[in-house]
Amino acid sequence: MKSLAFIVAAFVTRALAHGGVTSYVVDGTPYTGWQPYNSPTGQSTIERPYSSYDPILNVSASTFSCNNNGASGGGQKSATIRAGANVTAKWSQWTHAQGPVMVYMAKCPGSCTSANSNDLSWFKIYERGLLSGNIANGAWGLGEVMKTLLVTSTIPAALAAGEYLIRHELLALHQANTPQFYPECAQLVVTGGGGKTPGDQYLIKFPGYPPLDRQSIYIDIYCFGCGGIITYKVPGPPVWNGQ
Ligand SMILES: *[C@@H]1O[C@H](CO)[C@@H](O)[C@H](O)[C@H]1NC(C)=O
Ligand SMILES: *[C@@H]1O[C@H](CO)[C@@H](O)[C@H](O)[C@H]1NC(C)=O
Ligand SMILES: [Cu+2]
Repeated sequence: MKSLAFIVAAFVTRALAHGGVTSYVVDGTPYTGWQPYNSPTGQSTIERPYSSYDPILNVSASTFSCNNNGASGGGQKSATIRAGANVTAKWSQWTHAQGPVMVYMAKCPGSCTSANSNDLSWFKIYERGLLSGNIANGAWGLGEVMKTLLVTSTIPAALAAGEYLIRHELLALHQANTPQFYPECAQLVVTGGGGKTPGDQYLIKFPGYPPLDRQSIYIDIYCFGCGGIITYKVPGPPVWNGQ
């Protein structure tokens, strides 16, 4: 009896920490997302399945792109959205205030349901890094997520129509030199649009970030003198705004 209570308590504690996207609003329409603590059986959502609210700790792991395990689900769906419209991701919980928020998209060669997220080229459509103050005590994008549990980004109006993955990444920096990545992906079918695709300078492969981004990822935001650092480069390529 005692051991069962312990197991239940341990499970609840794990679910209480960290966080994950569990629903979306796509161009005004609400969509249920994946629920990692419910049985996978019968779940049919626009979100790619993932196993827990725990972070991905290895930037080189195959789970870095779309979480664990990042493959499409048996009941995988996609949401249709006009280019130029908004996607809001909703977290059921979020517990860290330090670090950047990033939203990426990647074009699938055909149907996203058969696409491997590690084969795609990703471009960034949104980022919120250090918003004010210094890296130790300032306001970060993650602080906004802690307050609102929402991130709203706009599908670039110029983007070519087609099937895309959208990937929300929270990068938590509260633990010195031990970045925690929280990526979740969903499937979109973009309609309309301006027929454009981002150039090579906007594209990145996952897993991994380029070597130049190491100093934005392996960082001790509480270091001696960090109170004087008021700039932070969000990892990854610049945001593509359709130009
Ligand atoms: C991170 O993942 C890569 C790729 O799977 C693997 O080679 C490496 O050993 C992992 N590192 C750690 C610390 O687990
Ligand atoms: C999309 O979101 C932005 C930022 O929240 C907002 O300013 C804009 O009005 C929204 N657009 C639509 C079409 O809802
Ligand atoms: Cu956490």
